[in-house]
Amino acid sequence: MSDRVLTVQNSGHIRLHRYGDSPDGNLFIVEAERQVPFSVRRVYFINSLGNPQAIRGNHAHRELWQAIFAINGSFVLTLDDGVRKDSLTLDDPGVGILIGPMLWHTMTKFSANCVILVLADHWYDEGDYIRDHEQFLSMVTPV
Ligand code: T46
Repeated sequence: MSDRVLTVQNSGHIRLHRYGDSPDGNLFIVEAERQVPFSVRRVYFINSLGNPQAIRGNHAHRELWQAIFAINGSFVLTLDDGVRKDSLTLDDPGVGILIGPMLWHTMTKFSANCVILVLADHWYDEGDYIRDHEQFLSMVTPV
């Protein structure tokens, strides 16, 4: 994954401690309020992404902070804060991306073996989602 600085607001790279125990595997460690800058209330993961046309996300959150990782395989994450956009390939289990409030995010181009892990600072709340892009734009760039 590219190390370039992200231009969108409320984002950034997260780098995990990694212990390479070759030939006995790798160990990656995430500690809340350390590598991930919030306390974790929810963990979810997404797999079975064999459909190359699959699109996930396509929404923003009003208040939620999340950290997203490709812990196996790869996918493309596109972030849009209403003014700027960034698009990057997540393909390193030791490097995740922070997705903060008011960031429209879309996940595409999943490798067949992709597994996505997400840590979130709050429980699931559908009321926190903005699923309409026009509504999102009107909220970030009010006229
Ligand atoms: C996000 C991206 C990165 C729940 O009931 N509880 C949960 O914790 C989650 C995550 C989802 N759901 C339900 C809500 C929907 O009816 O599962 C269904 C699918 O969720 P959604 O279409 O939002 O899934 P994604 O993959 O598009 O988005 C998910 C997260 O929902 C979202 O917060 O930021 O991953």
